[in-house]
Amino acid sequence: MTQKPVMHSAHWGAFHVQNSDDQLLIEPFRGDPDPSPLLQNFRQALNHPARVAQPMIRRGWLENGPGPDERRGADEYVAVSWEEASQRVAQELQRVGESYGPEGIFGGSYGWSSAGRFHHAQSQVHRFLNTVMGGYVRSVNSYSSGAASVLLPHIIGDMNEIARRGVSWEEIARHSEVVLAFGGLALKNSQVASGGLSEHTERGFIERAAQRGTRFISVSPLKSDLPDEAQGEWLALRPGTDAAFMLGLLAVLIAESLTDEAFLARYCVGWPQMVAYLRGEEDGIVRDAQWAAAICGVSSDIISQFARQLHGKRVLITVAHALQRAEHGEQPVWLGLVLAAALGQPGLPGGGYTYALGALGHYGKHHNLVSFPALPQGKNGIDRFIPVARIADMLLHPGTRFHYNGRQLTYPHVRLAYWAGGNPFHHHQDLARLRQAFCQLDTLIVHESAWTATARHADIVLPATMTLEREDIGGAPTDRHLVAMQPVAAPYAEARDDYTIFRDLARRLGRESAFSEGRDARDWLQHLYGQLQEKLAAHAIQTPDFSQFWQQGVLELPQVKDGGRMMRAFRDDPDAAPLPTPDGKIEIFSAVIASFGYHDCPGHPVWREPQQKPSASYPFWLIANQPASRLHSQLDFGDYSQSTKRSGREVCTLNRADAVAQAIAEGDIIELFNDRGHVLASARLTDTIMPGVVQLPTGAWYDPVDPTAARPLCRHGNPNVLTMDIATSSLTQGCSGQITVVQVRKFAGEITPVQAFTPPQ
Ligand SMILES: Nc1nc2c(c(=O)[nH]1)N[C@H]1C(S)=C(S)[C@@H](COP(=O)(O)OP(=O)(O)OC[C@H]3O[C@@H](n4cnc5c(=O)[nH]c(N)nc54)[C@H](O)[C@@H]3O)O[C@H]1N2
Ligand SMILES: Nc1nc2c(c(=O)[nH]1)N[C@H]1C(S)=C(S)[C@@H](COP(=O)(O)OP(=O)(O)OC[C@H]3O[C@@H](n4cnc5c(=O)[nH]c(N)nc54)[C@H](O)[C@@H]3O)O[C@H]1N2
Ligand SMILES: [Mo]
Repeated sequence: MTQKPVMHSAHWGAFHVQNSDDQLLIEPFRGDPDPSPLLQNFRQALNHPARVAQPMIRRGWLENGPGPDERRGADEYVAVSWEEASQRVAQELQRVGESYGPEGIFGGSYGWSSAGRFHHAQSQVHRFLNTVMGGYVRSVNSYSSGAASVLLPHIIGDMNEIARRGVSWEEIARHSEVVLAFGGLALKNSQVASGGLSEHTERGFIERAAQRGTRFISVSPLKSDLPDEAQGEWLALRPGTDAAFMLGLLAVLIAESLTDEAFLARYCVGWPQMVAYLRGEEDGIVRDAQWAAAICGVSSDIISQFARQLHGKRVLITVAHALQRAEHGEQPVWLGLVLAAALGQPGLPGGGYTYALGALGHYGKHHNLVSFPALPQGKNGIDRFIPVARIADMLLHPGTRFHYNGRQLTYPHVRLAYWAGGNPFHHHQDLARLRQAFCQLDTLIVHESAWTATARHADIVLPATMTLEREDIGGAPTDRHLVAMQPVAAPYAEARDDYTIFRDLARRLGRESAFSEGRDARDWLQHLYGQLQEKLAAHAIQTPDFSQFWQQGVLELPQVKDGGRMMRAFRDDPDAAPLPTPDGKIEIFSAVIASFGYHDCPGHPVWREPQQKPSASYPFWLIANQPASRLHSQLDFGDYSQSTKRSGREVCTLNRADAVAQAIAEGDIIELFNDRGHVLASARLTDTIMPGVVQLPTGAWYDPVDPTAARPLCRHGNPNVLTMDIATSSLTQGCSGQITVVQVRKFAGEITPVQAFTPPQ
């Protein structure tokens, strides 16, 4: 059966989609100059065998009831009716609610879910738990920017202001002379933005800037982090040592009197403390180019030349999310700002500091005049939270105290976790430890459209529709197109929308109207759209009514050009437009952070040795970065993601010389391992990765040969088996999953086929 094409949207682009004999024909949105190949991951997704077809309950939970259970991840599942599943979920929520209150329920439910703003699963869980259960233990910050989002407000301002409005791509193309990108500007990353991205413009802007003469420099272990269009330069540092490199650059600028002392005096606090630290006045260690060279593996001559070349130029410095997703990840984020300040650049067009440019398609873009209203979340009756990446610590050590941003908090004793729209066995580190943590729960409930490893650890799995099976509205604050997302197929098997599932549970728990306000999904879309119309009407902007919007498929929204606004105003007059920091200035020294007394994040930026560094047993750095062929673990079974694998296994990139020394050839199945586990992957040899570094992207579905093993072997290639579950610092407690250390060898054991996409028994 063939139907006519409809409009839809994903985090990686808007598109026209047509269902033709259960294969989807996908055409990118006509206004997109550089569409993402990720769109093709949808092609055969609807009826993929990995879909969850009906409600399922884990046998051990069904037979023994709720309680800690070591079988999670290795148990069988029993198919049940919706009636039975909903009844049991409602009963269990009631039991936990009555015995422990909202403190017994973890509803953080971290994850990206899909682009539609109403059916956004995480918002649905939060609204449900607030309006029906009185609240839940929540999580704060993100895996993306756990360290930066807590640090930046202390030293310059809100992260979104610095990342999304720090600079615009237009400004770069027009004004920047040097773009110094720590962690690069990989187009694989900017093809994605939460809520949708109808126009991929980064490639074009980079090309324009390069043609005008902008010098792009990528500091990264991987050459591929800078697109060819940039015609740029590649400087490879040892992973995790950027802070030392930046300190070395500062030392050279000071030694050669190349710093902008007038800027530092007028716009910053704490420069003298920074200078004292570099000179070793605190501890006798002089931090100069030689000192830095020994740590980051780049010669002191190169460091000196590099610093000199930055002087007197319109320089933009950006630090990728990746650098702060590591032990002491705060330091390169802070030092990037200090470097821009020492060069006197903040507030100049196309110059200064911006955070994470290119890491997402939101950054460097213009903003819509008004944003699309979010689904109201209701009120959480309790105020208990964890920094998001401390989930395993919380479950393994309830009642333990921990530090966070100047506070001492205690891990609550959670009994039930409710997850929809996220995949912790994708996003969290040290998966064997995460399994242990989930084994402590009484009950884990998961809504999923596919049998991810998280679903396979759940006690109750409820089949959720995919975005393509329902109506929604897609929109992001930086995307001028609001998309009427039209369904292209009926729900798969017994799958239901998250909203429908929650509404039924709310009814069983006697709180239906509090949750639904009497609206069905279409009513909510009209309601939210109506609120957008009101916001626009306040600016005297007329909009088509809902049915017309729905028919036309796309609504173009007015935008404002606000890139760089905060720093420009500050530079013009720091007294009239102070920064939102305690001193109203750039804080090179933060008295507030110093007052917390954290050794792992003191009052000014420092170099601190990480716990993880190459050793005789584990001589290689592993970069576990974002995948080019999918968003995280989403649609890993999709056509495009699969086309980048070899025999269904993820590909690991090694330096050619390292591979030869380890007797590894192109295409060999290799084993990466450390104290936490083993991972198989297909070897790809290249000269565009620095020696001593191997790279395996995230997102291959976890496929342990023995899920209960203390050091599991994942035969598919999920690097989070290997990463360490350790916080960035006491200040921020962020995720540090980007890098770890491993040994690599040709795999000598029995190679069994990948089972990740075969549903459990
Ligand atoms: N080692 C290492 N680990 C990392 C990172 C790293 O760089 N290195 N990066 C981290 C970062 S930045 C992030 S943001 C996280 C991402 O981690 P996640 O956001 O958890 O990853 P996703 O794969 O996007 O998970 C979304 C899940 O939601 C499901 N889903 C989609 N739509 C719906 C829906 O409508 N309803 C329901 N119920 N489910 C739905 C999808 O099937 C998928 O399983 O990973 C982090 N983990
Ligand atoms: N295709 C695709 N795009 C995505 C995503 C995805 O899953 N797929 N996820 C999105 C999300 S949620 C986020 S938060 C962003 C994340 O944005 P990032 O975290 O910035 O993305 P990564 O690709 O993990 O890292 C960028 C590069 O940093 C380099 N790098 C790693 N460690 C170091 C280091 O110590 N020093 C230096 N100098 N460089 C280092 C790596 O070579 C890596 O390729 O990406 C977004 N974009
Ligand atoms: Mo992220």
